[in-house]
Amino acid sequence: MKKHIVIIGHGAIGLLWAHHFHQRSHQITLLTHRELLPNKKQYLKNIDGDSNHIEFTFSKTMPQDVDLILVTTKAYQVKDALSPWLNEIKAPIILLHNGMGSVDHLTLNETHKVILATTTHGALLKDNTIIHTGLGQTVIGNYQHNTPQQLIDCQALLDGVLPPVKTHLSIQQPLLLKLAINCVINPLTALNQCQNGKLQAIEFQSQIDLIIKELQQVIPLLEPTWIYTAETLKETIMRVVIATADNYSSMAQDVKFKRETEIDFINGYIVREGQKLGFEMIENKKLWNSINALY
Ligand code: KPL
Repeated sequence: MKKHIVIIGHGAIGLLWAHHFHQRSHQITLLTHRELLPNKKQYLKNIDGDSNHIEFTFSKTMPQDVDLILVTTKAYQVKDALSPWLNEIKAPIILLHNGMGSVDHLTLNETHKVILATTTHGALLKDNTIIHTGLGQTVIGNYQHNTPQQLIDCQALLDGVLPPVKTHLSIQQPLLLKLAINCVINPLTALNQCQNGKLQAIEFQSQIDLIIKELQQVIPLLEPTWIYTAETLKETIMRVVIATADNYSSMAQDVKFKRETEIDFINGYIVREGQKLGFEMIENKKLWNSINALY
């Protein structure tokens, strides 16, 4: 069945999903608060090099009859992007961004169905072209008020559009894993303005080990089903470093182009959570402060 999807956040990941929904003939509305509407014509360069373009519909107000709301803004934009519409939203809301904690800033009530998601797809936005740079997978899970059937329906819809999409019983676990990966790769590549692959160099290893040690003190207390040891977490992070060796992390790019970073929702998030549990998290705090001190 064809659905009406509203996408808030028109960066590379939001537009990647928009193209794929459109290819499966779903109706897409891109909700924006920008005075100057972005160009309707948006190109997609697929992983196999094929290109096509779509004329998207932008709207400054929330349409009626929406089946799903996909929020792909940066973590720090979620509150301002969603809050004006929260009173009228009935459809499930998916939050898909790097970092954690944006949902804590929303004034949610019993009627809001919220799903949290994480993805490993790589995409780059250059002018009006989204380049799908790396195939990945997406994991979704209930945050509040979705029945198991609603979650299955949502997974089936997304999986039919940009597979694979899986559900996780405790979405906290994949979110914390992505957070741990971002806590290491993003600030180090941003501060050193290097590609992810550079983090294999010997000079980074002791700092990476310290960051991971602190993460391992806190994350298992936040998520009792956490299966990683310091060694297996490092191996996992290093696999991402190698798989994305030629890429500049999102934070390295944000710093290069002097855009706001997601550091408050990455290392900042884990430092705040750690402090609640009585941990100092010196290394993560140093990175958080160093990134914020750049501007
Ligand atoms: O998520 C990423 C990012 O750049 O934000 C990683 C996994 C580090 C890939 O670059």
